Amino acid sequence: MSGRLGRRSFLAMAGAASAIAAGSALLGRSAQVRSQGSPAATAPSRLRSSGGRLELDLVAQDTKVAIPGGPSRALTYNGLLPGPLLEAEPGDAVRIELVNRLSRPTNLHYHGLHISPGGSADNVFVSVAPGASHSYAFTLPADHPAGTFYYHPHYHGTVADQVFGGLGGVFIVRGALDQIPEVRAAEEQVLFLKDLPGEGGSRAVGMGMMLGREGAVLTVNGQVNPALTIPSGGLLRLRIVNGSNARFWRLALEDHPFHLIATDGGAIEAPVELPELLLAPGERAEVLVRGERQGGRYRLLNLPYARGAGGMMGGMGSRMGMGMGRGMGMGRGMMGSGSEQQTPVPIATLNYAGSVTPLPLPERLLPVEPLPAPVRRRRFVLNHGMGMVFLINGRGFDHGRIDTSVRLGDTEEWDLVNDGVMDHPFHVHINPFQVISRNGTPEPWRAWRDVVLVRPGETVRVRTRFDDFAGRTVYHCHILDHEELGMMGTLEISA
Ligand SMILES: [Cu+2]
Repeated sequence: MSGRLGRRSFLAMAGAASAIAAGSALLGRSAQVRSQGSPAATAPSRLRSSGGRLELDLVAQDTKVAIPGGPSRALTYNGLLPGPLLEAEPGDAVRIELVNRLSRPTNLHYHGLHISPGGSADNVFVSVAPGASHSYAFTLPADHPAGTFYYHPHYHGTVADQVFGGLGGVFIVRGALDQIPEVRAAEEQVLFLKDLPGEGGSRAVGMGMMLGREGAVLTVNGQVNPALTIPSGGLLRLRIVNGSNARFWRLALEDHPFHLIATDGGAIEAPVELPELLLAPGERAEVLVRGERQGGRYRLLNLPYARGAGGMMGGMGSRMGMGMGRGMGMGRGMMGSGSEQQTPVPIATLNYAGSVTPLPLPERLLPVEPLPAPVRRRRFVLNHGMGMVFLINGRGFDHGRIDTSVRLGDTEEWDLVNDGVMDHPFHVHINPFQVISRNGTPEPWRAWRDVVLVRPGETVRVRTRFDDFAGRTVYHCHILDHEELGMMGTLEISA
């Protein structure tokens, strides 16, 4: 069967899949998936572009799921959690028919893709009513970077509930990074990270929403503690996506460092060795793991991380330093927000199987273009207001207001200032940015990002250029509960 399925056959498969929801592995053995040597046990259902086109239907629906210790129902695309893995190349035409079988409005955001914010492309102002459909159509620019991107709902008012409920999927763009010989030689595995409410757990709102709701069940590709394999001497390329509403994933692999090769917006210039990797909601990274052990089983761990919510529980407005937040976890638990994880939790297991002639790491990756000097500097202050409101520059979100007007082609520097007591990962649509400095300390290496963590008391300076596409879009905190409570602004890019 070709990579592109006809609409009818795809829907038929989607229907069959919903009976075995969270059954990416099962579907993985069907013709829809080309496993390409990746471990089939955790390979999400996959659809590749063919002949320059990627076409599919995505049906957003409430589905019965079977996740050990997890909820009995989740929100899925085509009955799958995560949604189908989409793959395209620069220059491809993409057509996605979104069908809303949920009880509330929805839409789609193509997180990280550099495409138009208007029409039926990455237009977050589109509303798809329950029972209705919407035809998305866009073309990836011919020079679009290769990388790991993320599709998820973005209708203001329902986005946090729908993402927390399960919706989201991975959109891969293949290109130059994939052609680097050492990268190409690696086995590839997508890790879509999602926490879900525990059995009988609610998707409760209230105070939990203010802190940002986390689920107690940690899943990777919709599975609890799946197995990954690596041959001794081999390389494993992990494409990691934080698909959570609010949870930060702080990953470490026992006895194996990560070799970072790509951030949100694609390749960095040379691999960077990291003992652990912190991903805020919406953030992605690609790492290489070397099969440098002779054998055995190694746990991929999620380490505890305190998002600095404690100040909300103690005196309002008290400024917390990093590292002080852990004890506040009890307060958070008492507030019923779900779970603050206190100990490392295994989320996947790496098994050695076989051996190969040792593969080298790449020495160089791809150039990361330095941006020119900015023509303008702006300041965005992130804080909470009185009650359940989160603000940017003192204002809560209003879709009818234009908060920031910029000119197409301009380079600007933005100072992102966290004046509050909680972590806020700042996300900008359409154009990626480079972090210049954090509290005045220059960033050690250049990277394209579209999410950057701004900690309490921190000022992060980013530089961006508004390339190619005029139109209206948004920037916001990617703790989606905070976005819902107002921490979002509109950005108008004028030609
Ligand atoms: Cu936030």
